[in-house]
Amino acid sequence: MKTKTYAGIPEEFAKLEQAKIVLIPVPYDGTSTWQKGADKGPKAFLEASENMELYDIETDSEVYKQGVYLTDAVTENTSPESMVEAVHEVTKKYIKKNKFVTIFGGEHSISIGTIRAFNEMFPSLTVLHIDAHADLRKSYDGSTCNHACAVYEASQNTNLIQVGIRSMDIKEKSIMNLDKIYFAHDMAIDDSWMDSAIDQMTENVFITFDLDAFDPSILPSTGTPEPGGLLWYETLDFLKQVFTEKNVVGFDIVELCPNEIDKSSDFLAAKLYYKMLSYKFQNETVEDDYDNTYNDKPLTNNLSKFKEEDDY
Ligand SMILES: [Mn+2]
Repeated sequence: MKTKTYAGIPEEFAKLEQAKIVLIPVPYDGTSTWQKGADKGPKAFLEASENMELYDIETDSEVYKQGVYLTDAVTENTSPESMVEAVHEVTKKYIKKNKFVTIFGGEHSISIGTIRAFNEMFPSLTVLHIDAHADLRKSYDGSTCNHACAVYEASQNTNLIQVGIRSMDIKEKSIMNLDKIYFAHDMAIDDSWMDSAIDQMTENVFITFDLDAFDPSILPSTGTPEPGGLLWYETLDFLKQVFTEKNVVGFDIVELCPNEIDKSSDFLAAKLYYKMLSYKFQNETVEDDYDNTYNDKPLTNNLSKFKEEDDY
């Protein structure tokens, strides 16, 4: 049973009615091919979030005061197809409630459902796909809902822009739009990719962020780490521009595969999520003038409070 709030925020900021933001955890790991463990991603992400300071220096804001509602986890896993349909349904349900909907995976196949929901709800959608892998296979291992197929559907019916790619199958070349793909080896030597990618975006942008886009030196805890990835500040620089110049309608973050020894990746994922929210809402004031000095969030490590019977 879920009893906690996102990042341990006070209940008054965690209620669905008032919250502008909805967070849907999807602890799914049904089709991954190498290291298993992305199903543990949401729990590790939420634990790390609880130990994070909630004032963002860069934007001078405390975005949690916009309200973050943490839903029950989507646990449907009888088949990849039924999982995708469940994610699609719940994502759409909260978009219809006029919330800023965010999803934390889970492996990348969950994004087939999230993208489908956003594409149905927002006209001329750009899908900004940040990933080490092209994920453009039409089907893999007998399913069109495999993690290797995460953005095939988006390549057919949205304005798909791919950033950070450095691993793919030769067959994916025939599906790929080379004008809208930013390969990591090019990005490493020329930073004009940021402006160029933003120029290609329509107004409405959904971001699907596979954490293996990051360099394994800063994010080792992912199923298929690939050398030569994005670093922290260039990623934030890019995201900040996207959030400033476009209408980001929602995002998902996937493929955190936590390990017991090193929690730094979990923490990076927690910070990335919070940064993205901070950029989204940086110009929105909090409606009630909540006392800024109030802070009952414990700053000590409270991981032990996370109960094993929780859904994540
Ligand atoms: Mn990937």
